[in-house]
Amino acid sequence: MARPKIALIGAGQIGGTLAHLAAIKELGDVILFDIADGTPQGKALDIAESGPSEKFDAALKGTTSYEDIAGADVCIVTAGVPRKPGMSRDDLLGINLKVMKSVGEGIAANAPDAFVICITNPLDAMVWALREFSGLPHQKVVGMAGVLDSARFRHFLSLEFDVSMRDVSAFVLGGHGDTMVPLTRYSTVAGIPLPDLVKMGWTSQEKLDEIVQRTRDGGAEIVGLLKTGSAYYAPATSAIEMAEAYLKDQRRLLPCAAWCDGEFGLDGMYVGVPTIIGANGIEKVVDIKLEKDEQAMFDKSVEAVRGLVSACKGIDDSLA
Ligand code: A3D
Repeated sequence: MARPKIALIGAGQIGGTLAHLAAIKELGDVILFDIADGTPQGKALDIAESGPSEKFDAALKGTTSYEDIAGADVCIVTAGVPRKPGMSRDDLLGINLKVMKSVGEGIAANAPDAFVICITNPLDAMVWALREFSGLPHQKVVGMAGVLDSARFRHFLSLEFDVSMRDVSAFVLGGHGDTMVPLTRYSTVAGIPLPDLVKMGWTSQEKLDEIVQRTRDGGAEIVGLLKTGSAYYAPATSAIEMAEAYLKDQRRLLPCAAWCDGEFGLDGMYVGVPTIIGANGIEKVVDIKLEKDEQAMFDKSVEAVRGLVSACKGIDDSLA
């Protein structure tokens, strides 16, 4: 049986890391696509040359031609520009919207059956625009954000409790980053909810609030340190987790920016919600009942996403 084909649209920091991870994990053959001639070819060759040491069987090819992504099973989109210090994700909207148009058309023409994972920021609006431009089914186009936000939350919690990250699970909803909604009552250490751990004196509410805020600012913290771009190792790992869930029909329950039409009381929009990812893409959005304060945070997040989507419609008439 032929290996799955994984097309990476954008061969920058995240794209290169995705290619390396996909090869090491032998998820399939990798096509790295970028408009900057030389970059995808150079990265593909460099990663292929790590094969003998890593001992993976995966073919890698770099290209500037959309025809090379033909028949891809998975497309992961990072094309566009990242933030620099002082910029918000929303500052990227105008430039990355144009990029989503060309990428959406390229995927529609060459890989219409792919499961498409968008990473380009501002995430919730860009995944919506990418779906509109590509015309692919909603359950096959999804945004990566919640897996990363919850990984950051889990990392900080494991440091606070001094326990393995393996035993920490976190539940986040809403838009990416600043308006993320961490559901602490569903976040646990080995099944013990965080509010119970506060009651048990393992941590204080103030400390927990600080961790939530650090998670919300997680992207900015790294932008501030790197100064020349944004995070790429953990974002790539998060998207690979989603791609693997699809390719192996794992039916993982992961937080993703998914199309909600009825779920969470929404009438057709992309926002971060718990989803099941399997062979059909988004198999299910897991609609949970929110408490009053959680609903208020979620509503704020939804409003922020709606604002960005209407800004997209204002920029590109074909979206209105
Ligand atoms: P970077 O290293 O600049 O790579 C982007 C690549 O896209 C570059 O190689 C460009 O040449 C290429 N590119 C630009 N326009 C096009 C086009 N029209 N078609 C194909 N390729 C193009 O950035 P990066 O890899 O660090 O980040 C990529 C995106 O991911 C940015 O928008 C970031 O803001 C975003 N990001 C999202 C998250 C989330 O959690 C959602 C996290 C980190 C970064």
